[in-house]
Amino acid sequence: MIKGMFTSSSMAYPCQISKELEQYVVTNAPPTVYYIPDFITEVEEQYLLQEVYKAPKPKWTQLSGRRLQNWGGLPRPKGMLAEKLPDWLLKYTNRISDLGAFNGKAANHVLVNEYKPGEGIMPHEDGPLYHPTVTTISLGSHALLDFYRPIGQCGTEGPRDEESRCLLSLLLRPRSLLILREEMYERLLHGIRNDWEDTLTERVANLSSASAQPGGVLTRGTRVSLTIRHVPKVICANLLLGRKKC
Ligand SMILES: O=C(O)CCC(=O)C(=O)O
Repeated sequence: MIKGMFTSSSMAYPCQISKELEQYVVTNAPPTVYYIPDFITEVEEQYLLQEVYKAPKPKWTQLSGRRLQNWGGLPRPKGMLAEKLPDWLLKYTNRISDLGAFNGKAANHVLVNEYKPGEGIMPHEDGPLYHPTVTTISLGSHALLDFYRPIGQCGTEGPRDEESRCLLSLLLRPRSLLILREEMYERLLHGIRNDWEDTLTERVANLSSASAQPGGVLTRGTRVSLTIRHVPKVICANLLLGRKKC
């Protein structure tokens, strides 16, 4: 990690993604993937895990195959009734906003996902409720994130089965930051298979920056991810209550 690069926090956020991030672009993937190993330290990782597991039980939503915490409000087509992010998350969301990841806006939404070995997430798009950039900090264990062409993109004759639609994968090591934008966000679906281990192949586009080799097999532990985004359409609670200040 470059010292001092990811530490400042300011009121106004850069409108352009930081030039210093160029060295982290994954060049053999469609535009644009930034993979930043060791974005946080081991001490910060432990701190974030402690805070995640401090949350009261009702903060967790159990889904089939993973559980999650939602912070910042529930994004809806009419707007998100915004809730202030807790300080332990704000420190990191501000660091990412400071990189210009959200075109001058501040991240205001965090989804915490917990995956036990054998769990994953179905291929999906993040959709139009978010600014089209997703940033993810991985904690505790790695993930292999797979990217798929959507069905129908190559015409009705295009491949429909998941395996042949899979274009590439990214290895997300604990403590790394992933930033996806443009085609990687807007055109492709992403998902994590329900497996206990991951075999690395040449299809993993960031093998070298993730210090990995083809043929390597990684056994999964429990992984917690922080998916940090900006929801542009926000409803101000104070305005709803008839107060002047938002
Ligand atoms: O855990 C991850 O890295 C992916 C999470 C994700 O795709 C989502 O929350 O929509």
